[in-house]
Amino acid sequence: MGEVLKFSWKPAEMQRPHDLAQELQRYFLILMKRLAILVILALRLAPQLRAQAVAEGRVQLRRAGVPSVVNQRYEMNLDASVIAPDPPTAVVYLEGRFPAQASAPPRARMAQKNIAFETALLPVQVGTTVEFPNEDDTYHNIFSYSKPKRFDLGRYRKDEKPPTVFFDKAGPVALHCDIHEFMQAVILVLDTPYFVKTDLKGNYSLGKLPAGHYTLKAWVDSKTTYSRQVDLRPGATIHADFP
Ligand SMILES: [Cu+2]
Repeated sequence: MGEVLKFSWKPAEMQRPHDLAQELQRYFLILMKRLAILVILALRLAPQLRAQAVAEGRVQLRRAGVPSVVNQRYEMNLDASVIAPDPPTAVVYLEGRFPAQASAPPRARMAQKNIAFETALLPVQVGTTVEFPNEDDTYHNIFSYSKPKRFDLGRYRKDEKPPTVFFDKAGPVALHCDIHEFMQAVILVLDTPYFVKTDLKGNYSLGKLPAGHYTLKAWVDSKTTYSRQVDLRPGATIHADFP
């Protein structure tokens, strides 16, 4: 037995240095390939990671209780009334020339639940499709007379496929319900992919911004938009309050 083993092992041992060298060479090549892929990925990601800046601060909100969107309802001259979210919140957004995006903005939704819109203010980018699901057991009839989009969704039930509206023009769109007069909301259509809604105190943090010189704006209502120039440095956070 021992003899046989000895006999069979000997050539293998002699072969080993050669195999090992080949094996090492193979591993080295695989390692180099992986390293090259990592370097390429890192180089591709680096400008994006480096370029991201953050803007944060506080927006002075509209005082609660000031007549807003609901008063627009039966007025003939729509420009005379103010479109404002209730409760007051604002939207901060970055304005400038940005490279065209490869894909359409994601769908958004404005549901009706407990005889109210699910949010008082919904910011969306131009080119966004918004769904209006009815999650109540009663009917609603959502409509808007606002310039950027006029529509009337009619009545539909909870179990029906919700109608959608495509928002292709920038501006505030006041939403009303023909059945429940107190229901109101605003869809703010913006010509930028960079926007964020403030909290109820006016605080905001807008991240993933491109580096460069831009205009940072804060929309409070249809007659109040604050604006300031900002210099966004790669990886830096700026503090900007409005006004
Ligand atoms: Cu309603």
